Amino acid sequence: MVAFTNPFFSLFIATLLATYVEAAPWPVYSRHATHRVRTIGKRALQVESYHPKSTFKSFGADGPTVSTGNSLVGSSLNSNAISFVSSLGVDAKDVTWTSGYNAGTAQFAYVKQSINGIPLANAVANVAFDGNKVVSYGSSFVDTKAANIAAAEPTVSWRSVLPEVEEALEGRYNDHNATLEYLARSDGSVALTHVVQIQNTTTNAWYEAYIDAHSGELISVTDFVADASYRVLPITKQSFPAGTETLVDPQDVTASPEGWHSVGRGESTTTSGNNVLSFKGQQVTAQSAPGLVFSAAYDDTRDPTNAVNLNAARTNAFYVLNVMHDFSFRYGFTEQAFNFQLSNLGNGGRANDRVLVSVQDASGVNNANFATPPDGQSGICRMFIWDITNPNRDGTMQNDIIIHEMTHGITNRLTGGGTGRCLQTLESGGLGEGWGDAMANWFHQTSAQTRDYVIGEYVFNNRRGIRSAPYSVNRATNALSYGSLRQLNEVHSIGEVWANMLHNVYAALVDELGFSADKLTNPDGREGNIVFMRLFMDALSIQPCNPTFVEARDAWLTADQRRFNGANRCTVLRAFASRGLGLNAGADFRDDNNVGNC
Ligand SMILES: *[C@@H]1O[C@H](CO)[C@@H](O)[C@H](O)[C@H]1NC(C)=O
Ligand SMILES: *[C@@H]1O[C@H](CO)[C@@H](O)[C@H](O)[C@H]1NC(C)=O
Ligand SMILES: [Ca+2]
Ligand SMILES: [Zn+2]
Repeated sequence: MVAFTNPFFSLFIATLLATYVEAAPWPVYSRHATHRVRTIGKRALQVESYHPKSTFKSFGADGPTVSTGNSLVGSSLNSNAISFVSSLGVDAKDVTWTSGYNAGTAQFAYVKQSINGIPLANAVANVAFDGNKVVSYGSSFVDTKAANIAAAEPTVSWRSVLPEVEEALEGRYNDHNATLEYLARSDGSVALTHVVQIQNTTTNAWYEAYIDAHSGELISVTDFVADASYRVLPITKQSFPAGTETLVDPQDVTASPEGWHSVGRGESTTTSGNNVLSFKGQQVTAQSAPGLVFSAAYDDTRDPTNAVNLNAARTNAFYVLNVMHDFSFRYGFTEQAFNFQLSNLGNGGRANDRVLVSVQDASGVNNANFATPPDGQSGICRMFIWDITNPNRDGTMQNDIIIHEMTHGITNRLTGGGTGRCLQTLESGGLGEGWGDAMANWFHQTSAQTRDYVIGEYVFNNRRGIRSAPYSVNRATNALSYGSLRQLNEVHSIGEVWANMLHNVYAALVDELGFSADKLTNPDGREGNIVFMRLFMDALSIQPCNPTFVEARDAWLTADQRRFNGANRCTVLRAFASRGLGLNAGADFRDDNNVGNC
């Protein structure tokens, strides 16, 4: 066994073992980190599961070191992890290897606690190493010295109680081998359990049942299926006629580690969460069934204000803005980069500024808007009803409009450091409108074949949408260029020029580098649509306050230099120059096609 030099030894011995005996009364939220009550099946059986409180510690450069001086390779990861964990005060014979792997210079090890060789299902630890240094560890190990531990020999077989368990969980045993494991309970005892998988292939339910091996009772479950579901217009679809779908667990836990429904120390069961509050008047939409099921089905043959439609609209706004939060987080719009969150989960930046989206807002029709105050104050998105058709249509069921609005929040926060003061000139305000359309365009391109793009077609009930021409690489379809700015003096019109330039940049990058369908979650992909969004987002933080078109273009080139070592400079520059924003374009707004040495 190796030893660890460990300057903080006495500090973390105290945090390794959870103190798990509950005292009462605790506030309700004190159970969020350790308990979960699930409502199972049509009969709404309630099962509470318990997970000992976990501790997590990260070390800086002077963290514990493997004192042999050897770096950790291959099978020694196993023994090093076990000896590190046992150095925290657990007997090494009570630590059992689970799994581990190497990733570059990092090694990740996962172990579990055991009692006389029988593993404890809910007492686990993980250790991350870098070379011979411990980077961090997490642990839910429990102190079993004083615990009431069940006898190690089962007195009830799981086969004898399986019919009752199957009936209780409304499913069937799936023939996966049962295991015998201990389970730490919240009263401080340790139960001996048979762990048996129960599945229902009709409802897609899939549980591990923990059956007490002495009483035969079902005492806990693992739910393999996460269950939030939203009937919405998927963000890659433009508007309601493309069809709503039920999406299960669309949240991206990298960007939203506590999911979409965490509020302070609690969990909501409504369209209120850490990133977004979606409401009309004072009202949110509540889950339509337990387990975060939001199933209202929009019907556009009825008025938007119909109760079901309103619930569907609030759900869609909640969903779209959360996806916008999650995807933009991956591309750099994080807590420290002034994003919108109720809690920043300890990641810096100012909090208490989740996006408030007012659906069917009464203050207007045939439009939408987004107010972006400084970091630390909520952004407010107002979505209106459109009264061009009968029945009216709801802007919230037109994803390109919501995306456009949320992009105002992203661009106003990333430009100029979160002040909300840096897209205020006519020209930069025009860029702001252009980014909104270009962002929606990016979401709705679904293949390597870049299509012309029209925004607002459904609510405006017009195939040409709400802008003067489709965005296109074809000059006959859209002739806007930098020189057009001489004739334009309104932000949306100016925005069309910029959005059309970005459409051309996008098409050039996708033609050259291809298209990735993983664009929302894989910002490190090398395909053209991902590279485009990297440059889009990076440039926002680089550009000056109240940028001009020329400065915004330069920020794209700088972003490319920084992230891709200039690999896309000529592709990007040629696309801008094809619409008059060449290297010699200046404040006189004359088209220039100069591309230097490209
Ligand atoms: C699956 O669940 C449905 C709905 O609760 C129930 O009707 C059906 O009997 C279950 N199937 C099994 C195999 O238990
Ligand atoms: C399941 O248990 C049987 C009998 O003990 C054993 O032969 C088989 O290898 C086990 N299967 C798996 C996948 O562990
Ligand atoms: Ca913030
Ligand atoms: Zn706008």
